[in-house]
Amino acid sequence: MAGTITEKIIKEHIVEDIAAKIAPGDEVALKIDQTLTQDATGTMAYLQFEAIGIPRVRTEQSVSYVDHNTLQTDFKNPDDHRYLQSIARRYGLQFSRPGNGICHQLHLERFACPGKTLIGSDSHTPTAGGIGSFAIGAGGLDVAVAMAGMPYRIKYPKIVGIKLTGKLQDWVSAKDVILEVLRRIDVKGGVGTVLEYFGPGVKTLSVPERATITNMGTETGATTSVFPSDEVTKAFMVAQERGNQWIPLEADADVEYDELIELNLSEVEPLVALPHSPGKIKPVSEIAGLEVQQVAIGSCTNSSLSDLKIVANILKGHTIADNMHLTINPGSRQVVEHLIESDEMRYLVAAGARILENSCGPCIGMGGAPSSHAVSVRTFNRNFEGRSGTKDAQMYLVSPEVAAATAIKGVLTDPRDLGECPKIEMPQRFIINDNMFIRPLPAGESAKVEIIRGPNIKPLPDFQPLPDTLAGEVLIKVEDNITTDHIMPAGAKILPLRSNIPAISEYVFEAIDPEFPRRALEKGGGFIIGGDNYGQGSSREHAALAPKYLGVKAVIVKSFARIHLANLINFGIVPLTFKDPADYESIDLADKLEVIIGELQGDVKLRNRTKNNEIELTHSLSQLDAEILKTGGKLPWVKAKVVK
Ligand code: MIC
Ligand code: SF4
Repeated sequence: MAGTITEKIIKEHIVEDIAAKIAPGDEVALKIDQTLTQDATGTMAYLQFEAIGIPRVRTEQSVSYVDHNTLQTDFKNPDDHRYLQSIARRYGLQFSRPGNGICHQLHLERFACPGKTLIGSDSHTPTAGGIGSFAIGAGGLDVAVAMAGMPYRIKYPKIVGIKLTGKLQDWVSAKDVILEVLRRIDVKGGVGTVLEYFGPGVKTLSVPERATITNMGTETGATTSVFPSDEVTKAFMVAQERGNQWIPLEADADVEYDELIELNLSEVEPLVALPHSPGKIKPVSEIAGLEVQQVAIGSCTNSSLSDLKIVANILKGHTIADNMHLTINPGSRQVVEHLIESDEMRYLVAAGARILENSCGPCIGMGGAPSSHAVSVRTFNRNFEGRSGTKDAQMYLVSPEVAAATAIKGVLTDPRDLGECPKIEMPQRFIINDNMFIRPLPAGESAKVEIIRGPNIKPLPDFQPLPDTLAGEVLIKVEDNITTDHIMPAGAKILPLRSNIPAISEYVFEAIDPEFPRRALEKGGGFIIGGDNYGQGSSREHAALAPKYLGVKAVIVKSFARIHLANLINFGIVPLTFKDPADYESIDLADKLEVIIGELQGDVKLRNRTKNNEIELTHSLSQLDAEILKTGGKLPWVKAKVVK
């Protein structure tokens, strides 16, 4: 039978015996070849891996990156990095030292392979889909479990074929392609799907360009996005001295997709995502002239060598506008070494760019916050309110071309107004320097390594089995599209608390309702009520773990985002949805509720003691999910399995 790329990879990785036990049709368990973590989710993932009690990772390749928490304003972040390094030595992982680069850029350069499965404790793990890897973002605990050699379960996705024809025009780039996809399907149009690219336009895009597209496919809610592995992929891998890892991979010619999107690259124009959603898209030309105070270039979406080369050549010979702050975070040391070698780094510096670390930086509010009320134009993938570190800043997401043009002009600029587009030259061979990766130790030696734990690394909370009835008050009621940045904010102040759940839980819902943590603890826990697409955005499991610590028992919403839903299950918070979305209106803050979950088979009754009524709730939990929840979460469940 003809197959899509997704079908082919799933077929190769499906774990039959587990697949046979699960609810028919909707869930598959996949063997995971590779894992990645980053430092902000990694500490928790490895604490969990330690708790599972396996002596060494059981994957083909597991890499621990440090790229998020790189500002060192006190001991917390560097202590975490020491912990991660010792864990990597102890358990057989590759360790990427701070300063080496952004996890997704590095993984694409050095490790990702076509046809392999990868899960990463970061929602932009699908970046590796640009090379033909089946790469999925997950919570840290799911990554820990995969490192222990257990399969990863996904809902069998709907496969959306995106047929690319034509060729991008000058000044238009891969970022505009994914913004065009977002313009069409918005921030939840991809939920439950894999976005699979095909068609004659594919070969006109380089691997890093494809990776920009698959990276930001995350913002559609898709499980992942994937490109074929073709001659372009081969050339990229050969240039990275990994030609021996290349395999060809494409969908069969007569395959039928569940849905089809046709996209003519020749018709794409420079686009921008307006505040505060990556799905609020307009042509740049429509709002050009908007005064801009900051341009920030980088992030796992747009920090590759070709991205920064084009920026350098646009800035060459110019000085940024007087009102402008320009920051640049290159994606990796390989990118920087090339920019130095080609002299293009000089163009950036001479134009007035502030060259920051090879890290996430301003994308996650780790420095580089804009000034009050500023308009900040960024090549990043998320512009949620407050994410930059400045609550009243307005963030716009654009391509590197638009960003560079804007930095020069001081107002949002359609780069086509600059005249001729500079041509960039890519090297035939990349500079390979893996000296900031620390290789895994052989098993005999690694067993002796001592784990280094700083005082900010606190043990995991305890997880207890769930009772049949959950009772408590409504602790907060929120709207549609609540992001994990709302639930558990990031930024330079809060991120260093990622390995300290009691401390980080004081910031849950900080921007929406700073009283939430105190109220939740005082009331002995309770319920969260929300709208559609609750928990969109990151993979951070702290958005489930910290509410769990505060006593949240169930989250009742119109619909969930994929990774957050999995994280709630993993930490024993029951994710429920309204059977009739209109019932959302019938519940208010402080209502006293009783939710009879029983064994979580089928629908669930909610008694509202305050309003004296009853409504029906439902869920998408498999039998296994229900079992995990009733045990109190995935950690006690996995531990019990390992003991057996
Ligand atoms: C993000 O872009 O929001 C992050 C920070 O990379 C998160 C992970 C985290 O919160 O640590 C993500 O995308 O998963
Ligand atoms: Fe880092 Fe930003 Fe990418 Fe998240 S989206 S991994 S914070 S660069």
